[in-house]
Amino acid sequence: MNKILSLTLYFIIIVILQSCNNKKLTEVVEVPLPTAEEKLTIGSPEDVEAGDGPFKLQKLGYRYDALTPNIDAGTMEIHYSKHYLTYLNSFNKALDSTQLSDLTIEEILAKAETNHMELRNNAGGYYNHNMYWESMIPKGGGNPKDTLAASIDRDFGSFESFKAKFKTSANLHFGSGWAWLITDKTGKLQVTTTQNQDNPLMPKSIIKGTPILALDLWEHSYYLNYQNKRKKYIDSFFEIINWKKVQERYEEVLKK
Ligand code: MN3
Repeated sequence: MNKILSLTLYFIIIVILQSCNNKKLTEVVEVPLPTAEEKLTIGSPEDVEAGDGPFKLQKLGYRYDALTPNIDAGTMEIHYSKHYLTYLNSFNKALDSTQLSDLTIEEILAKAETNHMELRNNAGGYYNHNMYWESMIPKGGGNPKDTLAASIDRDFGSFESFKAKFKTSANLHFGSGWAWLITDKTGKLQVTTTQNQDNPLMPKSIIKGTPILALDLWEHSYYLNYQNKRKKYIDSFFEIINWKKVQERYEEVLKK
């Protein structure tokens, strides 16, 4: 009889323990889901830190959400704090095995040969993104002014035809790469695109010249917001172009 009693007690204890356990499990599952506000929490570009090396992180100059709705905050955060940071750190690392550390980024790009792809891709990734961040500004867009406006009219016929040419060129570009407005060696403005992280400063570029406006055509620069609609992203870019900065770059090129 005692044996039956202890067995019964044993089962009762097991059942109580089990039910406590179930309750605990239930409680874990019932933790409230994060609110929409919590889900949208994004970091600050000021918190991004690069590793040691001769080339430094370029400040973004605006918050990750500053270009919405044209470019969403999530895309900007991943692009700047992950993709760009990786290009910069890998570029500095790739420089270790070269004698190029004392050169400017433009001088390094002019020497970027296809036999050192790690250096070429990451030096390009660093330079191209630096120009891309500065090619955009909150409440940008509109029309270029002064000498740049006059030269666009001279070389493309009008701002509208330049815009159409740049958009067509970007839309026709197959796969990852960049769309550019450049000044060629005769001083003429031209539109071109490059593959991967190449740019028009590199030897063997189809159209060589000094870039003054850069548009990233890699999927990571638009896919979260636009998915496969790259054309919409390209159209939208024209609403946030920092023409003042492009004009400054153009004037720098004219001085040379
Ligand atoms: Mn990119």
